Amino acid sequence: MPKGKFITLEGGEGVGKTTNLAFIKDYLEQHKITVVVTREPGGTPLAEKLRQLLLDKNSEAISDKAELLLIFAARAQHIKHVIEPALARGDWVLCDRFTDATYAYQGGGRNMRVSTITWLENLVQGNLKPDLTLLFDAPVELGLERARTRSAFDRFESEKISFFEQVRRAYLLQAELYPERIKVIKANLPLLEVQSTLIHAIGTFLR
Ligand code: T5A
Repeated sequence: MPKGKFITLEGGEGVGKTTNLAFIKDYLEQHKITVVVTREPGGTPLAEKLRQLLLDKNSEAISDKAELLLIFAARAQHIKHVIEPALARGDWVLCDRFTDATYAYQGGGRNMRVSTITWLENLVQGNLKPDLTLLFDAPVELGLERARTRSAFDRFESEKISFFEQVRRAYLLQAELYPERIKVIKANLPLLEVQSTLIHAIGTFLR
């Protein structure tokens, strides 16, 4: 049985997941918790290679099925070599994106069947699910604008606005389906306000 806790950060492009990851890590460490910070796709050498393939704008056209399978292949490595060992040690895992992103991007964005994603989720994860998910939500255009100022667009970020609207809707649907686990954080506010909401959500979880 895992002894640590598994927290995931989710949301569309540029909503502030990476920015707030360090903030949450510091907050947990102040509470004497050992934190492993990681991300998806990625987190192990092989999974990081798969991430490069997935994000590369200049790769051959990747079919929707190949994309879905690459994401779950990376996840299988990540779970086996990073997430499960950390949780077994009693560390907490803070992960930038996980399977809710697959429901949002491949399910919502690419229209892949939810039942297919669920089948792969069960195969790859067994009983492993996040204990807490912080879903950063902001209007699509605002997130893309923020992402644009940070770096050049990758293969996903180069999609049409309608794709990201579908992603956002699918994320919010996940939050409706799992209100106990998924806490929606309004991410269109100034950073300090976002962080005070985060402290409230994590403080409640800690208690
Ligand atoms: N993917 C992933 C799938 O399709 N399926 C899956 O199952 C998984 C796991 C990964 C891509 O892979 C896809 C989805 C993704 O497209 P990624 O790098 O993890 O890519 O995700 P991105 O969303 O591209 O990451 P970003 O770095 O763009 O977004 P973040 O992390 O949400 O945003 P962040 O923190 O870098 O902030 C962006 C900018 O905004 C500023 C920051 O300073 C930064 O400059 N900012 C704010 N400015 C004002 N006010 C605030 N409150 C701000 N918060 C942040």
